[in-house]
Amino acid sequence: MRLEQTWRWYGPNDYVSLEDVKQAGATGIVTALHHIPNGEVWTIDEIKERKSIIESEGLTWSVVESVPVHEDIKRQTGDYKLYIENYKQTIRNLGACGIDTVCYNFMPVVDWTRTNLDYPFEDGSTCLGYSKLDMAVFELHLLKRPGASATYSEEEQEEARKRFESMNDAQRKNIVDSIIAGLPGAEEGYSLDEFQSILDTYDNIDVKKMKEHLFYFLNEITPAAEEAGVRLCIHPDDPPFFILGLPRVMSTEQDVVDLFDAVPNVHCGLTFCTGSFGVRADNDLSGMVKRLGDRIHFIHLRATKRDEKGNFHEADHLDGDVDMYAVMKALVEEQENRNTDGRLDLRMPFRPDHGHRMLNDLKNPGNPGYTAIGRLRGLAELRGLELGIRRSKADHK
Ligand code: DNO
Repeated sequence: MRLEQTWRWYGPNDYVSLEDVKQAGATGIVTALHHIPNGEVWTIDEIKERKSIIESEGLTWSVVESVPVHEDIKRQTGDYKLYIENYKQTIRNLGACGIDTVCYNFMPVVDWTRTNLDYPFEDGSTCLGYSKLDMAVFELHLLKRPGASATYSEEEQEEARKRFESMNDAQRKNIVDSIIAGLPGAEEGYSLDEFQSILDTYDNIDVKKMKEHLFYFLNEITPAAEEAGVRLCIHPDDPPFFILGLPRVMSTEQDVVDLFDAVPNVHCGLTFCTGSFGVRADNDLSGMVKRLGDRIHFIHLRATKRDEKGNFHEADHLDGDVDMYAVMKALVEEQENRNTDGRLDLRMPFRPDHGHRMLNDLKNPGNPGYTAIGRLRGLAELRGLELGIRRSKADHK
């Protein structure tokens, strides 16, 4: 038995091709129909077309990442009931095509967020970084978000002012682009003005209300997922703390427990992302796998390195603050438990999440975080780690 090795592919326009994925040694593809606008139904024809492209290379469509959740559903405004019906239909259509795992997130306005897409790593490669100071520059001086200053100390505000004044236009634009326009997979793109007006639409939604909206949505769609044989798996907030004054509902183990209590059906599960949860020192990652493992349907493996000020960057996969050995061991044991319990969902798909821009990828624009060689290195390291754990367990039996 092995965990299923998968690879995120952005579709036919991705500069990393399906042939490349095969050479990296992954067998499962993680993808989405990014061209379909948020809220619309994914038709069986569209799903089948994408599936056959993947299968013609001898690969399988392992996980959908993501079926995006319309902002109206998160706010319970406008046409949210229609969008929920559409979401159910998409799930039924995916199930009918034999695709059984669907990832999504419930982060308001922005999907994952970084302030620097070219953070210089010590070995000459680059990675993605998040700087609290740059976020302060963005909020206080570029976006000018009302209320932002209340979230920074006097010293931080002063530091941000100095940094803003020392920056040229290109550096300022770079911060804006990194935060609101730079990352793949975030389906919406905004101008600075649009961005503030959409932030404003969350003014009256606090964490409690946002959780109610999430649970309402899941109580609606989980029965449809169960009937269709589809496992839903929410992706945590990335980063796992409050940003931009928005409510965040999936940052800690307690958030997951609240969700699992509110929607006890196993078809409503988790995407366990070590890179997202791992930014918080109070998230005990291997313990989370032990306690929540039976509802983990999809896994993102990546490490981050944080400092005490609230900054972090993406480290090598086996480095940084994540104890990847302990996490992998817990995942292997979860798979053994499923086998003992006679469960059929033994695949436990994981993907090397993000990678550094290194070697030839430094010459390639490509998708930030989704480079060919950086991820290939990550996958190779993770696969070796898994093999070592399995062999040494067998030797010590
Ligand atoms: C970042 C990703 C996120 C994630 C979505 C899930 O690399 O992990 O974009 O896919 O948040 O819906």
